[in-house]
Amino acid sequence: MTRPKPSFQELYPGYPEPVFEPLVFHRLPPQEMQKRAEAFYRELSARRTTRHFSTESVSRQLIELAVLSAGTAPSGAHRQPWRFVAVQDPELKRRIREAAEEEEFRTYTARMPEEWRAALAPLGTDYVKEHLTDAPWVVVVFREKFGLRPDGSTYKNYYTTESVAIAVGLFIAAVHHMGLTTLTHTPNPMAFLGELLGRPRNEEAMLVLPVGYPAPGAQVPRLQRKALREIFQVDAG
Ligand code: IYR
Repeated sequence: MTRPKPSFQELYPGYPEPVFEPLVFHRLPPQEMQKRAEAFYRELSARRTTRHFSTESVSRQLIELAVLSAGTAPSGAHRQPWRFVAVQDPELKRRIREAAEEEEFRTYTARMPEEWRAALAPLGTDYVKEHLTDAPWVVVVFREKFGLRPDGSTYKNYYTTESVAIAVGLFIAAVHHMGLTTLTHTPNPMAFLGELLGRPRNEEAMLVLPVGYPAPGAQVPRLQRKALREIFQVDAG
């Protein structure tokens, strides 16, 4: 059964009417749509995750543009529950690397179950994290688990993990599009990042994204992406 649409006041009694404005949308000719869809896919399919970064510098302006692109993501109740902390200070990067490697050493040598080790073997990752000091920028993404008002009171946020993950996807695409590379690094556990970077108690680090140029001779594992038929179904199959 489909129900009749309720009036705003019926569903939100006492709340102010939301303000709407016309959607700005540029319709494209079908040929142009096909061309752009193919070009975008071609560009994204050329993206690879490398762990080998050049120390060559990258302007702050480019990092800011990647963060602005990430910040266009949709989010639960439009709370925009993401914070991007971009670290370029070599001493701070060194401290992050040291703490990450300390945790990662224990993860790789003691905490990791055999099944996890088996899953990582084809990637050959280990607990030495050169990218954290080689890359000119290390962007740490925080998730605002809940909101915090200046008076210390809190409010709920919604779908924060999904929202931040979508923003990070856009960040990765933006970095690739501007001709740089990034890596999704997940030091485990990563509570040390909030402490090192002075973040408030309502934020939790979710991901570390070194950004820069690939090192000369950078390598990537030989991987295959799933075919369309493996990731796509139309209707009930
Ligand atoms: N957090 C570790 C281990 C690691 C886990 C997965 I799942 C990866 O795809 C890659 C690495 C690290 O960042 O090295």
